[in-house]
Amino acid sequence: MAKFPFSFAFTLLRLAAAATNLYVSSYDGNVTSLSLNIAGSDYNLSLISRYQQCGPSPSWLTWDRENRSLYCLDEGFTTPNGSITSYRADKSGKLTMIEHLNLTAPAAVAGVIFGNQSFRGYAIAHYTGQLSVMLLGNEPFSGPVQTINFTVDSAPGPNAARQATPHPHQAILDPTAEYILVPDLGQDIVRVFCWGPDVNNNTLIEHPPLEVQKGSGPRHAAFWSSGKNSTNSTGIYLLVVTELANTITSYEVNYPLNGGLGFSEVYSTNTFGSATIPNNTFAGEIAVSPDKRYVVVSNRGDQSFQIPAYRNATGREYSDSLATYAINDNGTLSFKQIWPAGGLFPRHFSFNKVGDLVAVALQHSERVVILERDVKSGLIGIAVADEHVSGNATCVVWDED
Ligand SMILES: *[C@@H]1O[C@H](CO)[C@@H](O)[C@H](O)[C@H]1NC(C)=O
Ligand SMILES: *[C@@H]1O[C@H](CO)[C@@H](O)[C@H](O)[C@H]1NC(C)=O
Ligand SMILES: *[C@@H]1O[C@H](CO)[C@@H](O)[C@H](O)[C@H]1NC(C)=O
Ligand SMILES: *[C@@H]1O[C@H](CO)[C@@H](O)[C@H](O)[C@H]1NC(C)=O
Ligand SMILES: *[C@@H]1O[C@H](CO)[C@@H](O)[C@H](O)[C@H]1NC(C)=O
Ligand SMILES: *[C@@H]1O[C@H](CO)[C@@H](O)[C@H](O)[C@H]1NC(C)=O
Ligand SMILES: *[C@@H]1O[C@H](CO)[C@@H](O)[C@H](O)[C@H]1NC(C)=O
Ligand SMILES: *[C@@H]1O[C@H](CO)[C@@H](O)[C@H](O)[C@H]1NC(C)=O
Ligand SMILES: *[C@@H]1O[C@H](CO)[C@@H](O)[C@H](O)[C@H]1NC(C)=O
Ligand SMILES: *[C@@H]1O[C@H](CO)[C@@H](O)[C@H](O)[C@H]1NC(C)=O
Ligand SMILES: *[C@@H]1O[C@H](CO)[C@@H](O)[C@H](O)[C@H]1NC(C)=O
Ligand SMILES: CC(=O)N[C@H]1CO[C@H](CO)[C@@H](O)[C@@H]1O
Repeated sequence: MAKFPFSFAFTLLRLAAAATNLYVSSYDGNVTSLSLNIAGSDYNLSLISRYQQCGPSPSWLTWDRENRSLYCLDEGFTTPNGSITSYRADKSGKLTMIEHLNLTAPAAVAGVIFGNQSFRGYAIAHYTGQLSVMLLGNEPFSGPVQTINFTVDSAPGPNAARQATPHPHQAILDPTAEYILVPDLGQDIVRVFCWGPDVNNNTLIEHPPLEVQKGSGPRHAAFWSSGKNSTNSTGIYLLVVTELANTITSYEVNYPLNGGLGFSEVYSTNTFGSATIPNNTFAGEIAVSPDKRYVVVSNRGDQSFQIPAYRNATGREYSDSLATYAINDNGTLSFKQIWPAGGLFPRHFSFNKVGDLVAVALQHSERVVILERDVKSGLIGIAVADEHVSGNATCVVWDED
């Protein structure tokens, strides 16, 4: 490969990154499309358009890069049901709605695409206690093709207000793409489902769950492996963030020959790097960096920082936080940094492809902030761009080439 002078390579990188869009859902009924223009060290985040088709309470977005499709889930606060909306995005970030469908179950809060070429599903976690599956790829939606109603199957957690019944909060895919895991905040378990193209006619089957600490309220989770054993199901870990106890716990995952998953806890810490957890704090999102060397969690409600007030306002404002940990080869974590999230209630955040930017959806600040991040050290830095997003921002995803 030819060697380019450093500055030329840098310019190529920046030009390649020039056409970047972000999609943001918010609880006022909008999906907002933003354009991030990068010229050298100047970042400019600007509004492309707002779209109102995703029901009254958009809660979650899944970006399907391959098909340039965006799936939006609606929690349906003011309606009897939740809903799903699909959009196609053009290169400039303009969305065209393809379909809107009412779901039979309410309170859709997160979803994940799974399957293969012949069966492509979207598994949806409903906070009210269901998992439903949509069939993708042959719109109009013919679904849900499966709905599982959870019953109280272990003693409810000690937090009466939040744990009287099951509360699935997310659905994630494991690295073998055959298991879907669903943290259940109400039952203090992470539910385990398997899927196989030739097994059980594409229907998800539930296996025994991972039981986490009582009362901790698991909200989200992320798989991690060092990548050194990518063709083997060893060296795989599950990192679970709990909303009620504000902990992050690492479990080694094993794949018994007779199916299901086994878990053994290897490490646990709180989401403040072992410092005292402030009152009224609810850990939110967890994500592993693209280079798999770090994990970041968001803290909501801690107001650990004061930052310069937004845009032209004078004075300072409170900010909640993001905590960064290095992931060691044995699945333990080493605390690296706690840093301002750029506003209040970082419900969701996501890394860009390279991992040198983090987009944060700040639910109570009605704002999306882009923070710079040093890929090597994993340290998050200053806000390089921000944009007011009407309503309570719930989720932000990147659309990059
Ligand atoms: C969407 O955003 C616009 C502009 O801020 C706002 O006027 C509107 O009320 C929001 N919600 C819906 C459903 O349009
Ligand atoms: C930001 O981008 C928008 C849309 O491309 C453009 O209209 C505006 O002038 C840019 N602002 C700055 C400060 O560069
Ligand atoms: C979808 O649900 C909304 C809110 O409950 C309702 O107004 C609408 O009529 C439903 N649409 C269909 C096609 O059933
Ligand atoms: C799930 O519960 C709803 C109402 O609570 C019911 O209508 C539906 O039939 C149930 N589905 C299954 C698969 O049990
Ligand atoms: C598998 O599912 C398809 C589509 O729902 C159905 O037509 C078929 O009868 C099912 N086959 C079995 C063996 O259950
Ligand atoms: C995976 O690891 C196990 C345990 O070390 C080993 O027995 C097996 O051969 C490995 N499989 C592959 C495909 O490398
Ligand atoms: C990779 O797999 C080998 C053999 O199964 C195991 O000894 C080693 O600890 C694994 N490495 C990691 C990083 O998990
Ligand atoms: C947290 O709440 C406890 C119990 O209400 C109270 O005693 C304590 O002072 C509070 N701590 C802070 C830092 O506000
Ligand atoms: C900030 O102030 C400048 C100059 O007065 C003005 O052009 C700009 O619109 C203001 N921006 C915001 C977000 O209010
Ligand atoms: C895991 O790795 C870290 C970093 O290398 C080390 O400090 C720690 O002692 C190890 N823990 C266990 C249980 O092996
Ligand atoms: C929306 O944000 C406001 C503060 O800006 C907050 O008081 C309110 O609780 C939030 N609502 C939801 C549903 O997040
Ligand atoms: C939802 C959707 O359009 N899915 C398609 C995405 O692209 C793959 C590969 O081209 C198709 O197989 C899917 O049907």
